[in-house]
Amino acid sequence: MKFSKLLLTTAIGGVATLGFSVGSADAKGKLNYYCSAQEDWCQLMARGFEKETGIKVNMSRKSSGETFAQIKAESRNPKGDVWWGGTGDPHLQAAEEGLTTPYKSAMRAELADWSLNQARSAGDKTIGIYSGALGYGYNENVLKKNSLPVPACWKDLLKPAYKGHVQMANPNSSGTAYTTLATIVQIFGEAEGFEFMKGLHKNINQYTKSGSAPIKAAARGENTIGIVFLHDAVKQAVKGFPIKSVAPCEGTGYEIGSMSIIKGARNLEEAKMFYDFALRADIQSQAVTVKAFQVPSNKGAKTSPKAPKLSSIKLINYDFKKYGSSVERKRLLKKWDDEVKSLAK
Ligand code: S7P
Repeated sequence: MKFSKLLLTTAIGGVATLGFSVGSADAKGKLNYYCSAQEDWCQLMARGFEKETGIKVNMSRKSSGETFAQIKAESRNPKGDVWWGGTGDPHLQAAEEGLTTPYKSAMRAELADWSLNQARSAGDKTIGIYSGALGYGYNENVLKKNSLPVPACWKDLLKPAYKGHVQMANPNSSGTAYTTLATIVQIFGEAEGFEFMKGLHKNINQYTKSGSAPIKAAARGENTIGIVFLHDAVKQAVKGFPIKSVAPCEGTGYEIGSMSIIKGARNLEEAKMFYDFALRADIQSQAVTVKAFQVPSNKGAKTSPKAPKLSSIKLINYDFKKYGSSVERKRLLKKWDDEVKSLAK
């Protein structure tokens, strides 16, 4: 079905959040949309799709790991139709566990290879929508006030001087934090990587639920260093907060933010329409209006000059197949719970 044919004249108001019903009678012309990017970008996508198609969007925003867990819990009675955004690893795990369904969009011709590789490795059950590098950001005023050195490497974060000054999310709920755990294991090897995570634990003031929360807290002056995607640190700097970004000297991992259609989606046609919509260059170009500085997957989409330049960052060859596999993600998360989270500080 062509998009233009689907333009309806209905004027739709705001975006409904949560608490939606999925009864068959009222499911027509609706989309149950699970979003794992930042709230403002999730809303922009939902509102844009509603405006263009007249289809009512019911949105639920949760972090990547939380959304994965929700889709799994609902798998016998799916409530969501499409899952947009969030790190690629849990999308790959969802594909492997049969929680999502294949779709080959006509928009694929316009996409970068890394986006299509993500699709190929999952039997077309997911696709890359953006990419971004991991790192950390710090509040330079808080750093100075506490007479702390400027960090440049992952290993710098283990210095006793930073005790109580570092924040990251919990990798069970957060895709950002799972990317951090998988990155550290890939850079240092598993044994040394877990020693690193234990050392880091001593300096952590809080494990948050959401991946971007640590840099938002730093922006407010309530935290010093936040381990986050660099684009999330840049967003706070562009908003005017005294946040500096660090691409760690040892190298760093990255994400392929992804999108998947949920298996058993009750609004499958609407989900496919949203999928095609989300891959368009004009739609991906709108990300900068909400200061989302990821690299878009559509080769024709615009990127901001403020976006972190992936070509100037030392990126590791992140093994998405391994770290997005069900066995490995479950194993690493359990090991982190057992050996790191449970440690006294
Ligand atoms: O939109 C910003 C962003 O960092 O959020 C996603 C993230 O996975 C959602 O937060 P969690 O870490 O809490 O899961 C990233 O995909 C995205 O780049």
